[in-house]
Amino acid sequence: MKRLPLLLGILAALIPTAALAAGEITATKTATVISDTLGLLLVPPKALTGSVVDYKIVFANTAGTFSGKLVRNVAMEDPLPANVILRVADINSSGTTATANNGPIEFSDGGLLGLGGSGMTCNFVSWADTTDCIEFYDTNGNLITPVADANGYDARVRKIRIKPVTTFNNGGSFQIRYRVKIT
Ligand SMILES: [Ca+2]
Repeated sequence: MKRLPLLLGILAALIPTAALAAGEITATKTATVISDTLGLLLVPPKALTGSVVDYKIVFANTAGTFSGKLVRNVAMEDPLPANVILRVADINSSGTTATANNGPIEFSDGGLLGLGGSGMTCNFVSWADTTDCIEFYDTNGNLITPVADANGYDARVRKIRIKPVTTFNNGGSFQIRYRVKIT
């Protein structure tokens, strides 16, 4: 009989009855200046016009593991601030070299905020693909296919949306990272 509570917990997870409470899915965004146009060797880069900045957003599902709250088919939108433009080239995952065709958004699963993995994936197929995880929208909210300018940016992109698949583990987390330039 000692196993009964665990069995009940698993059943509850399979048959979700509870709604998510406010704040159970959290998003925490941070910005890191990668470089500026001053290029001073001994001074950390500043957020100036022309500076390159990485945004990182950690998404966490803080609902309890046995809460019975099934979170799936989520979509997250992030409007870009007016004074930044999105880098629409493969983002480098190693810090030095871009990984071919990994897309402009790095997806890292789990190990964040002391939480486990989300159990989800977020793949990038191509800039024009409409079935993959990443979507780009212009100022009118229209879905667009980004086209890189000479420096690898597209000022038309004003919002990104990601659609990781499929079930967001309770107690799990993931992070996305993408690069912008201040205009
Ligand atoms: Ca897409």
